[in-house]
Amino acid sequence: MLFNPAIERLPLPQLRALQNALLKEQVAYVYDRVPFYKQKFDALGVHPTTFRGLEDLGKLGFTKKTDFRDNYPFGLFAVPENEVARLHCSSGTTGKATVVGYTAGDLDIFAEVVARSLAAAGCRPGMKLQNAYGYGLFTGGLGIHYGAEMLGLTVIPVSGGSTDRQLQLLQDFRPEIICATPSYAQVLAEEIKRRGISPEDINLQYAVLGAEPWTDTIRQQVEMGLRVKATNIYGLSEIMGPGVSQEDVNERGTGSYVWEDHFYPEIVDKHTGEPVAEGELGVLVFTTLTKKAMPILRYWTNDITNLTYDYSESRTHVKMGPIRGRADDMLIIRGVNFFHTQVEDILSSLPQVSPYYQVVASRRGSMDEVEVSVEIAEELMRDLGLETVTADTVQQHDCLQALQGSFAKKIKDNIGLSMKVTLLGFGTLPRSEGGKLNRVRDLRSLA
Ligand code: ADP
Ligand code: K
Repeated sequence: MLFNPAIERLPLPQLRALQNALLKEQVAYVYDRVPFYKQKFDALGVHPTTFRGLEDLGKLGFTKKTDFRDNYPFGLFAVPENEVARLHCSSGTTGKATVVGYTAGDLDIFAEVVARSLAAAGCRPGMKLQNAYGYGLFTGGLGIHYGAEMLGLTVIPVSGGSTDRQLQLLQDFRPEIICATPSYAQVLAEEIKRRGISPEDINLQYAVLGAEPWTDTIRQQVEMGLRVKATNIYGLSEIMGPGVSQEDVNERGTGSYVWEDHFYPEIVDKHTGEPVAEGELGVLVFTTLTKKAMPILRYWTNDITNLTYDYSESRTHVKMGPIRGRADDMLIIRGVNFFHTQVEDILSSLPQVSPYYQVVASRRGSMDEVEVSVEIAEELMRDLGLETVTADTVQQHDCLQALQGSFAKKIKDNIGLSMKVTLLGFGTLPRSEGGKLNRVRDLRSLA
């Protein structure tokens, strides 16, 4: 289902014309109202009267996370404070939180893009949605909430965590949809199995997962464990919140539609800031085309992905691939760059391990080392009669040694790096407590 077919299928030439007109307006709007942008544009020789639209987008420079901090709290706002209907903060995964503001009109657009996203995810008016995204300053909870209401869903605003209550409500209220971080959806899937809750007691059909990078490894676990079709929702506070892009439930694995009439995406080279060829990986950059309280031009998200068009599919808007990771959490080991999502990707080809893992980079002498810890699958633990797993356990079982070796080989073949693989007992690695889960530790700066 398309929530707004006229826009979601707008022919590309018309979409471009719309974006072009909106961009020119947005440039003039910020030039008049936000000193930060006026100074920046003056320095860059950009003026609204001569700015030609999309073809001149590259002349605007970038807005970075530090610009939010330097203008904390309200320096980037384009409206008087009494016109701001809501404030949010980014969850502060990296460094100090940033403040974002919305007019009432901005909130309507926020709700509409989330409504479009949920419709693309398979949700239909009349269904119930259990919202396990965190409520509060984080944009996730309320962002999903109002979009779900706009689509005509019944919202169950549980927020993140409280796994007992989540499971109780899944059984009592029988929602068709769950929204959560992928790492928390893993926990719900695992707990349903562990507690022996029968699939018939749960009525879920769709899971809408986002706020952190995830791969098909997690999709498989969640789809099987919760008996759902799981799609990706992407967003960030600086641009809006969740609902900047969304995967269509019938096109899973082919990328997430970016709602381009509001958020104009670019992919640029991490070092030069120059646009890359279509389909190439680089840093995702967004320009808000319609935001009034806090318009942001060319925001350097630090997220690494690519953009592709597939002209035969259901919508005209561009698709972004899964986020491989953030530019600043890419590990550079002995000259090789990699993201933890590449390790996660490999796990789905090894049924003898669980989808839980951790990557630790450290330095011994002048050598960088990476250790990947992964849990042995519950079934294999049971088959081998194991309660716990130590290095000795692995030595005593040929099959575990072979598993360790084949995992290390897959890593070497796919990523091009030798890593130390450690097998752990099922259930020993940290699980999400309701929000995002950090799977990488870089100890090298401490050495
Ligand atoms: P913070 O930057 O503090 O985490 P936000 O809550 O605004 O604050 O999070 C936005 C970031 O979350 C994005 O820039 C991206 O790194 C990550 N993110 C959000 N949705 C997804 C997703 N579907 N896949 C991968 N990463 C995501
Ligand atoms: K997030």
